[in-house]
Amino acid sequence: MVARSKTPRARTLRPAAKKPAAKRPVAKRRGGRVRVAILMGSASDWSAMQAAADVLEQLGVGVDVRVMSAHRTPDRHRDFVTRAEGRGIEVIIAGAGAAAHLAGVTAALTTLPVLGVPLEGTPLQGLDALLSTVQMPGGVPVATFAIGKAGAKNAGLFAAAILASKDPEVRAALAAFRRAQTAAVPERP
Ligand code: RP5
Repeated sequence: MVARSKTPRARTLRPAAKKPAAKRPVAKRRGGRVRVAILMGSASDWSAMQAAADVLEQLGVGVDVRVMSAHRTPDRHRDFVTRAEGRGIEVIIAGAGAAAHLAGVTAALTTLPVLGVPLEGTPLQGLDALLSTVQMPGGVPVATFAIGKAGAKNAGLFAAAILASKDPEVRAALAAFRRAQTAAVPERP
């Protein structure tokens, strides 16, 4: 049993905190070595980005979840990203809304695979973030996913697929996830 906080933070496995359940909900979580970083431009992005963390934890992949913005906290962002590979991070997921440059700037600072998740929440409902994330000029790639929660979930699954190419345990977890997903689809409504 590990603690799950409402606000994003470094989510490594740690003992459950002794705080009232209402303030710090506790959930069962599987998690392994931290191999994926999940970045978001604002704590307000967490409601969507949590889907990436949840699916990776379900697959037994440890995640480090951070709030950092390429424009509001540029030093925090640069420090984290430039040290990520040395800390054992293998994939970075970056979610942001509006003029979403977090994924692109992240990709500029590392050669790790960067998976971008455009987020809604502006009058343009994520279309702004989608175009900002997907339209990277040639040379610095960002793999871009769907807007919002579905994109965050798929970015988590895709990160696992990247790890699975060299890790039989993650490969097996991913295959089991797909089997369970298929089995959950009813033949009739
Ligand atoms: C982006 O601006 C963030 O990723 C967020 O989606 C959006 C709005 O941020 P807040 O004003 O809610 O902090 O940088």
